Amino acid sequence: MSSLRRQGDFTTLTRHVLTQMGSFSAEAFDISALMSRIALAGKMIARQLSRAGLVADVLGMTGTTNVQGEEVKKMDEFANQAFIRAFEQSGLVCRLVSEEMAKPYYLPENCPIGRYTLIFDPIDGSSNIDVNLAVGTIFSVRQQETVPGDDPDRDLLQAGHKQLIAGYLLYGSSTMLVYTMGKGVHAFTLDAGLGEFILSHENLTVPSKGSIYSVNEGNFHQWSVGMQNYIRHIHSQGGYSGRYSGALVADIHRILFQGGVFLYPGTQKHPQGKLRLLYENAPLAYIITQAGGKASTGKEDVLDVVPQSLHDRTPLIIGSREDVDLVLSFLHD
Ligand code: AHM
Ligand code: MG
Repeated sequence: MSSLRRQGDFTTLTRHVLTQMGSFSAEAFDISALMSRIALAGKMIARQLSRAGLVADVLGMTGTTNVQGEEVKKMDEFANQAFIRAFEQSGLVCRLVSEEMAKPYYLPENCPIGRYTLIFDPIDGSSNIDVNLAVGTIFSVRQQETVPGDDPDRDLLQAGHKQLIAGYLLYGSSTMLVYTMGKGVHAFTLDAGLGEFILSHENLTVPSKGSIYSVNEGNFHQWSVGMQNYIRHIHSQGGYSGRYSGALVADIHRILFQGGVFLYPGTQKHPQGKLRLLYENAPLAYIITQAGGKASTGKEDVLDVVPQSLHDRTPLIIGSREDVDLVLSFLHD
């Protein structure tokens, strides 16, 4: 379980990142600056969300569709722009990849020195915005690499093990930022008065088993027999509670703290499910794996999957180790 911080023990995000990096090298300062830009975009988004219903351009649609063919909400667009603005002229990130942009977005002024790529889902669970429920942002940082061939973005098509940092922001009853850089999972809570993310939970671990299952059961008849049998098993066992908010970040945050399993299986129509690998499944898999949990597509570890394209999808089974293994035992039967 987590260790809750003492009151008055103010470790800021930037200080924590520098401590995690274990040095005061140029790289450590770059990573710390990069995280502080992510936090800045998160604060811009949190502030805008808190004014929903009071100012224009928070609720509703833009009237356009994104690369996934989904209708773009005004907040999807705002949040995407918030990240672009946060990284312009930063010298940190040369390229941004987002759910809302078909192709990588280059910030040419940063490219001579910017060694990193930011991959993100600006607003996860955006259908929750219009009804004032929790939403999130998911992010992942990778080193920019040069790979042979004509396509300069081919280095992005590598497994989730290549992530340097992964995390999410949760805009709930408070705003939280949770991240890992391969040395445990740490959570920060936004102190709105200070305008700073302050360390609230260090070295989070997922319970090895939980009693929450989180899945859209409306799709039950489109799942494989194995998946249906797992859910029948859960129903017949008793002792489980279903919790599904419509925002992946919120549902996985609950599981990180309390244990259990989140599922977005493939369906007959969409065998790869709904969720995207690079900016949803892989970052969350890195977080949950670092916290001692497990993330699988049903066939392989999520972090082992090599995407064929930027917006690839995979099924997702993620959470407490024993719960994920139980699901897999039904799928493999
Ligand atoms: P989004 O990033 O376009 O909001 O889509 C991802 C969201 C997840 O947060 C959530 O778990 C899922 O879509 C809900 O989908 P469904 O309505 O099919 O259950
Ligand atoms: Mg999403």
